[in-house]
Amino acid sequence: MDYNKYMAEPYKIKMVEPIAVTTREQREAAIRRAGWNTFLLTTDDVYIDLLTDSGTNAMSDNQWAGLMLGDEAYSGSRNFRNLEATVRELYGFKYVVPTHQGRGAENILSQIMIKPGDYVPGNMYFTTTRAHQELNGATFRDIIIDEAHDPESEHPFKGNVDLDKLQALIDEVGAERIPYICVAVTVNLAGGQPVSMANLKAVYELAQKYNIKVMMDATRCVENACFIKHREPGYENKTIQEIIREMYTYADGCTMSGKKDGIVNIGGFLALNDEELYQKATSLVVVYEGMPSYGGMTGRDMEALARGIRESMDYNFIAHRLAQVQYLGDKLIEAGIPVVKPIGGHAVFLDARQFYPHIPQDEFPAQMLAAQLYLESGVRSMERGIISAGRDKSGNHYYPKLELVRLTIPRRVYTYAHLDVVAEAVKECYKNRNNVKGLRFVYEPPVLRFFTARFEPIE
Ligand code: PLI
Repeated sequence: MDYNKYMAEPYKIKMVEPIAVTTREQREAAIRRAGWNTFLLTTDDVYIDLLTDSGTNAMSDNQWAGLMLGDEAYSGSRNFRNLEATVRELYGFKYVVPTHQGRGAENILSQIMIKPGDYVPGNMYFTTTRAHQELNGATFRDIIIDEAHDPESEHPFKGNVDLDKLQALIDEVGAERIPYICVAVTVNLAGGQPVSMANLKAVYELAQKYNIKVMMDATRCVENACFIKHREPGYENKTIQEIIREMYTYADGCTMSGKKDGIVNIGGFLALNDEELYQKATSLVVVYEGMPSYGGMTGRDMEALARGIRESMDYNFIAHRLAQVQYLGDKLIEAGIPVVKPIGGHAVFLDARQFYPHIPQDEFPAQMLAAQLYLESGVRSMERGIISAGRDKSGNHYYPKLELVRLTIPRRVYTYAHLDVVAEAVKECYKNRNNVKGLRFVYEPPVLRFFTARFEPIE
């Protein structure tokens, strides 16, 4: 059945949703209304929406059927029991605390584990994850390998933790000030890059030596498992489920945004092995999310998530997803467009520094590139650079090495033909790159500024 270089869709289309086809004039008005921030565009302005793969997935008929079995009891919903049993069986953790989405789990984990003055090492930051760590008084330390900060490096596991950096932090601040190590699988802001099984094992062994817990960010764990199957010797004949189970033997718990590899539109959870931590988490979930048997989700949401997690273990599902992302990446590489290499799991990342070398980082080249791509084609993407990185405690911008625009592919939503349009639009922007100038803030919110900031072009 393997006729194509890029695997064809392992599903057929049963329902369609029309999308907006706009003129350049309409898009010019729309981007001005949105303050040059693609987050502030509305669906009616957007043709192909590659803002995010979060909550934008197409559910299967089996998941939609599950919605009809929603048990909306305030307590003790049978859909929660199904979700809990599914996570126990497929991920292998003992306890499951449902939350409305990933950051709900991050909030609870950060509150139960962090004391002011602590350090939380992680393989590159993620916006909401670090925000919760800092709100609870911790300092984040990046312990990812150096290759992750180099868009040209072809390292097959660019998400790996640098064990020397981890050891150096332990030596510097002491293990008692490190409540846990946060290991993301895959690493979103590095370009959707995976962590190898050997590295996960080594991190866990080092952590255990010092009695430090390892908490994984499981958000895109199925992509990570598929990369391990494709790239790590010894795993080529293992199933995705076997790989996932082994990955989680190297963790004490995880936070999960079901909106990504759970293939749903809303939902998440915190999973733990330690009973005492679980008790603490349940006492907080009732404050922030809801009863420990729904945590901000409806019964039907939990049913869809349980079914989505099971579907995500299907090799055809995940292999096709990675093939779609690779297809778009290969088209851009062939055209000489600067992108992060190797192509990651959920998105193709344009390197805005190389795209617009004449725009300084504090005039927001990636933010401008996302706006230009929208103006060109109606394709919506997302800045993942200096705006996403925010400011440090003294109010200075963080200056991340990576200044990127993310073309994020939702699961089971677009076809290869849509991706052809995206590739052509990026090529057109590249042709016109020399005429483009930067942006400045007209409104900057204090936390997670990228979501709602507004800009104007520098003339
Ligand atoms: O959006 P949430 O609250 O369900 O999940 C937060 C979150 C945690 N970890 C990682 C690696 C994420 O990518 C993530 C959310 N990501 C979004 C919204 C994205 O567009 O990438």
